[in-house]
Amino acid sequence: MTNLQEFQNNADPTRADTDGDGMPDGWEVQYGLDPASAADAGGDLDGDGYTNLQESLGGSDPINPGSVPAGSTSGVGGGGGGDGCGATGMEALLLLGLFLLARRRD
Ligand SMILES: [Ca+2]
Ligand SMILES: [Ca+2]
Ligand SMILES: [Ca+2]
Repeated sequence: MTNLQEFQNNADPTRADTDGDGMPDGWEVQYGLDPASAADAGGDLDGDGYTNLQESLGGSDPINPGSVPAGSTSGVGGGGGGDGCGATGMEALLLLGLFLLARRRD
């Protein structure tokens, strides 16, 4: 955002995160938050259970309950798929190992 926009939103143009709440000024303005107050970091605009700060850090949409932070395991939709595949792969390897051990004993 430009310095003029920063000024209009009561933000400090020399800092990317004026209130130091972890959410960038431009991001806060985009979603109607206050770039000059850290009090909104713990808020939950869309009521999906993730704070605005968590959504900012996770790259999700704080005003869309269907969009939750990347890597989260709960919530609607989300990035749990990759984790699930990893766990399934480990289980398959473990089962294969047990299977081979059992055969070796025969
Ligand atoms: Ca901020
Ligand atoms: Ca803020
Ligand atoms: Ca939220």
